[in-house]
Amino acid sequence: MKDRVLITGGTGLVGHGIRAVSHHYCSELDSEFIFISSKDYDLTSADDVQRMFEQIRPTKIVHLAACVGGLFKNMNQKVDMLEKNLIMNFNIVRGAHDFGVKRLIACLSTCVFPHHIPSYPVTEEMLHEGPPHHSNDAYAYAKRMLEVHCRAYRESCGDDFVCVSPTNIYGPHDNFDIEEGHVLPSLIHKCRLAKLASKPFVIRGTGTPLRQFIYSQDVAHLILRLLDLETCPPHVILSVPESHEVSIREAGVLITQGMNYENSIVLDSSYSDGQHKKTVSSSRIEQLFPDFQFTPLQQGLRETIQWFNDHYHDEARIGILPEETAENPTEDLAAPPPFSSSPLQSFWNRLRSLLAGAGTRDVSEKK
Ligand code: GFB
Repeated sequence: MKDRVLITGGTGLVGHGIRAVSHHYCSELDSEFIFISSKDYDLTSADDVQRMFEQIRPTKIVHLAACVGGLFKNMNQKVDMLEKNLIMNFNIVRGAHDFGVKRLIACLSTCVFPHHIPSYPVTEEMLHEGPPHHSNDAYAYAKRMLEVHCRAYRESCGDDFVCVSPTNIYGPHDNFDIEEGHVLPSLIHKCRLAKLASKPFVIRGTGTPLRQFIYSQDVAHLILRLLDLETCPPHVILSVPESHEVSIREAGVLITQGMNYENSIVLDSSYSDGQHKKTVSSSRIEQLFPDFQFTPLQQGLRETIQWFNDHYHDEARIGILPEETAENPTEDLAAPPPFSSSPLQSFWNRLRSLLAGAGTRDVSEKK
């Protein structure tokens, strides 16, 4: 029988990633994919979720829907981060059991792991070995309960409910809201606005925190491969190797190159850095799929910036912009020169990153 794979959060970052790559898996998985969003069903409503299961009768679920956001949204909207995620996750896991779903893949995040750990890298086993970073503790505890709920059904009822924990995901169709977005989409948006206004490009914080960034389509491929495995491990971190870790400032410089922005980069350390380091191990996912090639950050950023510039005035989620920065639709950015590996281009990039270092000013005044 053909599998009916329900993707919750089907219009989000990873949801669109799965749309973009699922054609590679349809025949292999002998599946049809059903993408739903909050416009179709309100997952915080038990009645809506009951109706969804009755109407769709999924055999497998990839549960991506969540109340998510970057550091500053996590710090400022803790009640929503906790309550909305707890309720949505409860309804989905309970429904998946009641309707006999064969496999549920539930999405956590690497920010749910303990803040203080004996030694890096963080591994799947460390999930409950200490409190998460305070900046996103509400979101983290809600996601930890999702792992506990899936494990409870696995151990008590034999349900094949498993979890994945991606690192910081980025890509087309992300939330580019300057206040609520994650760091890469927020900085891509701010760099575009800084370029158009010929203003400095402001990176919040000290620029020194370290992150492992994974491309949304890579996450999509890995999730669909896990969906197809005979036996899927109960919890898998989805991450690029530790060696791909970069600082926020280095990521900012890559964005200026992708946006062909040549003005100065400014660090505003009056803003929080959040968690300085949350380096995770990619060994489990690499053991499962040793042939998997992760998309290099420079290439993923290039494709994301191209998509953002192409869709700024239509599909892109850009949030509410302060009046003075709002763009008029006619204005557009000249296409950035390609990331050529010509010696001249890389010399120019190297020179610019050195200059960027030199031009970094801390305009701090503690907030
Ligand atoms: O992606 P992000 O918002 O969240 O990255 P986390 C935050 C880091 O980027 C901090 C710096 O060190 C910020 O100081 N940063 C610099 C910026 N400029 C900006 C900016 O304009 N916007 C933002 N957002 N950051 C999240 C968790 O933690 O990780 C989420 O809060 C989720 O729940 C996500 O788990 C994967 O990486 O700190």
